[in-house]
Amino acid sequence: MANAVSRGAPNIMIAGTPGTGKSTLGKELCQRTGLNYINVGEVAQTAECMEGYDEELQCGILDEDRIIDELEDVMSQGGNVVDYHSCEFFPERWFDIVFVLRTDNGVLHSRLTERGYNEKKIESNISSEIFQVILDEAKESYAEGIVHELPSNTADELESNLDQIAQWLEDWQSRH
Ligand code: DAT
Repeated sequence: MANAVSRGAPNIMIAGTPGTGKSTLGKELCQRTGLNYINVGEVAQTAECMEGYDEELQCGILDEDRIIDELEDVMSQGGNVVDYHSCEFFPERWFDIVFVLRTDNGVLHSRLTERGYNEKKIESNISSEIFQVILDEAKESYAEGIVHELPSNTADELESNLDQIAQWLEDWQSRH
């Protein structure tokens, strides 16, 4: 089974409450580094890895076993940036580093309103962010030192996050 030692490039997880900026960061990171961007929600739609629809939250329910099977080959090759709100159900061996984006309530509220989410969905996501659900799940699921929190409120923070991850990537490449 491939692991961090045998992969030619690392796999990076970008998690966070919807609206925290995962796809903005993930796509730009891939543009700059040549890594492969994987939006798990989009893959799940096209590969039919959904197992229903949550009417209350108005979002699809992911079939976790199927999406893992779907992504296994590409993940074992390395060099991927994976964008999904949660990450606790992915195999721990897939990731060399996990970033969890964090956004202040007011900023997140505006972004989700702009996205057209209903009030219930906005409230659910804001409270998830307040209780740092995704961060705690990530910390419980991955080795200490692998999980890093990144602020994601402003354009400056986006730039700084991109620089930080690019630097980590360079260090990883020089070590392997
Ligand atoms: P996600 O993929 O986590 O749902 P997104 O990348 O679609 O989030 O971003 C949601 C919105 O916020 C989008 O309009 C872009 C904006 N945004 C993302 N990161 C930002 C940042 N660091 N500073 C300012 N705006 C940001």
